[in-house]
Amino acid sequence: RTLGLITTDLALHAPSQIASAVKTRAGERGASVLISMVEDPQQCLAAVQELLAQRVEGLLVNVPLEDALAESLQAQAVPVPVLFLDVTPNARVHSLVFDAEQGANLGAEHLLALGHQRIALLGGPQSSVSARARLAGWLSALGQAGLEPCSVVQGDWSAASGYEKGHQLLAGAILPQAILVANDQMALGVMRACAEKGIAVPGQISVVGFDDTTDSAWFTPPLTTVRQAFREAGLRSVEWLLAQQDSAKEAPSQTRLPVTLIERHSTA
Ligand code: IPT
Repeated sequence: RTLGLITTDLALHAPSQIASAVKTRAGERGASVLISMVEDPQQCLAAVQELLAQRVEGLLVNVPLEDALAESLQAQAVPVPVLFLDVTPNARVHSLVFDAEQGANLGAEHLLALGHQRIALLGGPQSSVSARARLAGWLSALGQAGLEPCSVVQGDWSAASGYEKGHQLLAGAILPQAILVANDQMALGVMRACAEKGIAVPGQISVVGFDDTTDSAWFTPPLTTVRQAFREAGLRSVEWLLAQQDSAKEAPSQTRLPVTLIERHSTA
């Protein structure tokens, strides 16, 4: 059997780990996976057509998609089942997504419990539904504690953007006590900026990431982060696709995967 995976940039750590998990699980189940990488969500429609022409029997879509675009892709693929990995809970499609709100809460509450109040936010690209959900989650968690972030900036998920935005956050007269970062790669860049300025992490600034991609335990210092279990997500999405027969006729099946806080040494 052949499955298709439409994915965002595989040079990013999280999508590449998801693709790896999908490939591995499919291999164990005797299925092959054709991968199509898109640079822009608008290219998804062409990718669906291309994979359908190659007779895939199920499609996974790991591209941040607005509800309407996801719904129209699902309609295009009928009768082939499609499972979306980066959509909002409002999209009327089959989805398996990590709980962004829970993740944002875990990070914010961890910093609040450590006594930090001057907290800066480094969000992901606001074109991404998950980046928006994480930012909204942080703002609401801080709001519930009666706090506002001391600054809010936005990167593009890359370590380079984390480095650049990190320097921006460290340029003011008063340093933040902590920074919530929307992914581990940007947190890596932030910690590099801190090191360049001689600012101790976690002594002077605590840093929390998001993803727990496999290298994050080897950062300096090892990163405290919100773990999204990518291997598990890959496994479950392959199993779901292989189990589908008439999913096009069924109501959308929506699974929200819980996330966990991994406390390492970038927070104190
Ligand atoms: C999300 C990652 O958290 C982020 O680091 C970035 O790689 C992004 O993907 C790329 O789209 S994980 C996604 C399943 C919400």
